[in-house]
Amino acid sequence: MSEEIKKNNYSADSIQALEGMEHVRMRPSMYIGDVGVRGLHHLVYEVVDNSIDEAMGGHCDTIGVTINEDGSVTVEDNGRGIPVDLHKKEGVSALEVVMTKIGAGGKFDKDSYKVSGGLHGVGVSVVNALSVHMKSTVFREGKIYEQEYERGKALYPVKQIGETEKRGTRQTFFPDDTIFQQTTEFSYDTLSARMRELSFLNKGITITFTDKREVDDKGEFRSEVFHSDEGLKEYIRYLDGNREPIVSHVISMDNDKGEIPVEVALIYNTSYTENIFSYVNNINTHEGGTHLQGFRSGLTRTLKKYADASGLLDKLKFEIAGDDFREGLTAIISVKVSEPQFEGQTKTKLGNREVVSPVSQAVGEMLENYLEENPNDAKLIIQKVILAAQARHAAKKAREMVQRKTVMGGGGLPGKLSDCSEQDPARCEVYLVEGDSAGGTAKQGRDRNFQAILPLRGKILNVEKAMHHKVFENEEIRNIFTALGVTVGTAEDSKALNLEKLRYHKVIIMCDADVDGSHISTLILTFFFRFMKELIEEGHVYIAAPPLYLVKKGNKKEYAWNDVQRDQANERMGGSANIQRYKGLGEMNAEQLWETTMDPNFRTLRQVNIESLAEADQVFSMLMGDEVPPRREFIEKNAVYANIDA
Ligand code: 0RA
Repeated sequence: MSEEIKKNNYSADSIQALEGMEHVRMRPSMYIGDVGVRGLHHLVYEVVDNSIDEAMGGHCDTIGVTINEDGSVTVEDNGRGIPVDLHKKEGVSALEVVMTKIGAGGKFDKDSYKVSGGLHGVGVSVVNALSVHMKSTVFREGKIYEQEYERGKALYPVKQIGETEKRGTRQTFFPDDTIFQQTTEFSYDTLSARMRELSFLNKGITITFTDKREVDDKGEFRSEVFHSDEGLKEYIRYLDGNREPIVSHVISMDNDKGEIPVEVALIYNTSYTENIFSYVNNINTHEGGTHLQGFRSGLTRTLKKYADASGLLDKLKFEIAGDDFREGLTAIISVKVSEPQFEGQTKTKLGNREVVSPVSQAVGEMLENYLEENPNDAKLIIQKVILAAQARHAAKKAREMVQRKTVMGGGGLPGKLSDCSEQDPARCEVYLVEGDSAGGTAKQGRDRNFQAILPLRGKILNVEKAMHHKVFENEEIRNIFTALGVTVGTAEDSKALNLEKLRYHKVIIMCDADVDGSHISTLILTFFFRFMKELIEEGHVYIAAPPLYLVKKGNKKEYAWNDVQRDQANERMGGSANIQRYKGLGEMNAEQLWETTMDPNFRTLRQVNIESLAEADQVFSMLMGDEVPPRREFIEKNAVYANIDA
């Protein structure tokens, strides 16, 4: 090829590349889901995924993730380094192709173990396009190479900047605030939870996570090292650390040599909740799919076969349902699929049919072996299943009671509910208020056009420790169901939630700003998390933030939500203001409660969202479970809800 033609090709291709990158900047949500907090953090996951792929291929074992002083993020691995030699077709270095061409990531290395997909796996060039500045540094074959970019455009060809003994790739990027207009600030908790999850899902890798934005009392950066030798087995122990197991070991298998690599770990505990987390290529499949289907069928088939043969079911008067085999079960399924098809509303449901049978088979084999080798555990599991079936019958009756009341229409609403006059649910909100007296104040203070009040008496039931029928028999909980117009259970799925008749699109938890109050909001949140997860996932649940102080002098008054605001308000008033600390909602009159906590123009509501289901489950089981020390430690260390991202 003559020099002339090559040059033309180069510019033609680079124009194409540019168009791809422009498209990413024009339609970022198509590539990373959204441009809010979630999308911002996906940038980090995308870059880390590339290093994880390098590790899964057996080429590296250490990954460093750092939030830098200036708010940028650096991801570094000790892999082979992205190649920098000339990419024949593109006429530029392979690194530049990877960094500036949409959909180029890793494709030139067919042997590499690359299974990324879904929201991730869009390629590091997408991160580059959405960053004001990015820098790649490659340590390879004794040399250090570097290239920088602005909004996805290379500033110069790859250059050699020195020599080294090191191997690996370092990527530093600064998200573009014209794209991420809401925020470009990374959350320590969100990134840390994801790095922990990744270390469990990819055993053997060490991930060091450091936040250089702040130093602690000792002048050190906040930092954590994640490493798991046992993978999912260890993940189960982490998730279930606050629950009491009924079997002696975590039951697990790892078939990474199969056509479809499958890893599974499970345990049974004394609780009544089913907790299954499923992953495809390290992505949490919230909506489940074919791998989950395979898991369930393998579990049910094997346990049923064992139970039938054992004779333990002989005296039972009714059929055992699939659900019964999963009460008190905590399980994790992780599969690697080379061409995953993601379906569902949030594209987190695996659609590949070919996955069902290998997973079902692997799970069946694993369980069969365990039950044979541990007959005592086997008996305990079957007894638990029988109990679950009995409780399910009782719960069905209790639920039908709730349902009957709900369907009766207006007359069926709980007597304690002060409803609003607006009929359009999208404009209605309901306050769940701690205590009858604060409920009374809220009722006086509210705008009755669109705000309803449901007072809850004292501590609501801890659903983490209660059997299902107890939950549905509980009056406060029944009131919540009926007031919200939410029903549970269909012919096909006894636990399916029906939100179609939801009467309020904002459900606001309002409790005292003290330890008891936060305990009560945690109880209510736990209830929502276990019984109305979709309500949280669809963004309907909020926490109201009543002020902590009233700062007053003469006819001036200001409210303060923390000590800093209190002191600033005091200073503004010349330093000798009268400071009242609100011990509870009850100390505010109706007008004050409206002004500070209920008026949509002034209040701050915190929307509850679940970044990581597994992390939230761990936090709730810890906060609401039997073990006191970890709970105390958590509460002392965190502002309440820190990790559930409220
Ligand atoms: C393809 C080929 C080679 C390395 C990589 C990909 C690679 C990509 C990334 C992304 C982050 N870290 C990475 N490390 C390596 C090199 C193949 C060879 O040297 O033979």
